Amino acid sequence: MSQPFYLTTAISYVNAKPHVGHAYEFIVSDAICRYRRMQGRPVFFLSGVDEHSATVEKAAEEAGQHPRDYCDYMAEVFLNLHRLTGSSLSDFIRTSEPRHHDTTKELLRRAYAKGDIYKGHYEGWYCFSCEAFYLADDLLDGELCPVHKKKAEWRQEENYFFRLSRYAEAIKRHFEEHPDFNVPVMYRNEMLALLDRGLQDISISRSTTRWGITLPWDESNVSYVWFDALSNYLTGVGFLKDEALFNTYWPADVHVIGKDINRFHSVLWPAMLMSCDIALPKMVLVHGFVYHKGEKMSKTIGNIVDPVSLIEQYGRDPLRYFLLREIAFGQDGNYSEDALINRYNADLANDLGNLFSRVLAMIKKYREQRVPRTAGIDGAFQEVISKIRRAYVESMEQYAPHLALGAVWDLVSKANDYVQKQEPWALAKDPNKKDDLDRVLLNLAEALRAVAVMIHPFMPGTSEEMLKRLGFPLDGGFPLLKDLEHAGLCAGNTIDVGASLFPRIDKTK
Ligand code: ME8
Repeated sequence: MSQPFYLTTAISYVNAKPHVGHAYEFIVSDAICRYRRMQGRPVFFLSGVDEHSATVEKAAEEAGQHPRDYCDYMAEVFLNLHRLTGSSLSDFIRTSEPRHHDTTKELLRRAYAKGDIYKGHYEGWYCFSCEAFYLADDLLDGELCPVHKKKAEWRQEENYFFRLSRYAEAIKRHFEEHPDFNVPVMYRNEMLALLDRGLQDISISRSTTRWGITLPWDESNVSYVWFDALSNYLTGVGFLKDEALFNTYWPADVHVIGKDINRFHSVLWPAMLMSCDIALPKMVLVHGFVYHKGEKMSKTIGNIVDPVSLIEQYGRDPLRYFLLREIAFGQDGNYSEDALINRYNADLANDLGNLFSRVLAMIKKYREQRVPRTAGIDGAFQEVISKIRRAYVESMEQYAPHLALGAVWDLVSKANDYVQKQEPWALAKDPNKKDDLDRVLLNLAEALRAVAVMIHPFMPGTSEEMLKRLGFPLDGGFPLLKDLEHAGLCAGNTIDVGASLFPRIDKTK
């Protein structure tokens, strides 16, 4: 059997509605999972919500609701965004679920038994929005949090601590022995620098709130966010509950996260797992931030981009395409409506949409809607398709979806050139060129099949529609990459021209 693949997203805080950054993380993660399914691998794709934070408690209070009711509502809001963005989720976890309480308590119990949790007193700079302490060195001038640029507060606490400091050397060794543990490399380097400075123990409980998971040995304290959040990745694949599922998918292949929470995933999480004698995940894959016209999105500026309205206006696949193509994975990127419309019109409506309509219209007009099967394949053009497929696979293996899409659009543009050069309309006029026309049309149909399969991770709906019109109904399943190794599968298929895939957007309206 093919090797199982397990990918997680960060679990979202439910203290505010999702923004386009959340949508980006869901979409990138879904694209990777779909690609793995196209390789024939069994995939488990987990996402969920992080409900026990102090910010969530505050948001519930502001909404005049009990945290549970507030979270019920917000969990649905996030799940709905997954539906709208097209996430092919295997499960959606809420940290308030009993199955997750059991995981967190078990981890706390194990770490406590190891002597890695102790009661202590702590003072330090604390950012309320990060729910984390910072060293004075990490703060920006004026004691500002480096992420939120808000003033950090000096806090004193009496609660339980996790001996993170004990694991600094072991984690460093793990980084050295596993160069792919934390990628891209710039984020890995940040973590190595942090490890070099040494680690401080961290507070893992609160006595000031009741909204959370109580410590097994001291009911007056509840577990503090990161301990109970990170452990969701275990709960999601049946930790303590379903041994077969757990053994199939753990350790996770990839944790997809944004750059602001790398240290929790690449430093704290491995330490927790080491303390609990659980295998470490294989990779923490870090993406950059999506900005709005170069600015960080924030409630105060009022520039938060709502992904739901973008999908309603421009459609799911165009938004997926835009984010995956526009943002070089790992780097920060920008959203603007103008850039989205430009990409839509140029890449989707013009390059891909026109090619598809044109080729299908010619097959309809010249060959009674059937892809010719007689004249054989054009070796040189097939080699172009194979070469692009290899570049695509290489980019996807390196988690560079923007480059994979670049490769596919290279094929789209080569196919457009091929139409111009071969002039099928001229061949159609000459009865002696019947075989040539057959060959050209078959080749173009094959190029479109390759494009349709390769865009599946990025634009699943468009991929399915294109394949259906080319005579390969998927019926909700996944296309397989290995089918691209066989040339000529389109031959003899009845095609369906259908409506334009991407009607042009008129910017003036
Ligand atoms: O951090 N662009 O939740 P969260 C791209 N609950 N990604 C962004 C972003 C932006 N502008 N803003 C945030 C949490 N993200 C914790 C995670 S995991 C055990 C606990 C990313 O709702 C962010 O980096 O604040 C994170 O990966 C995800 O969105 C959820 O952020």
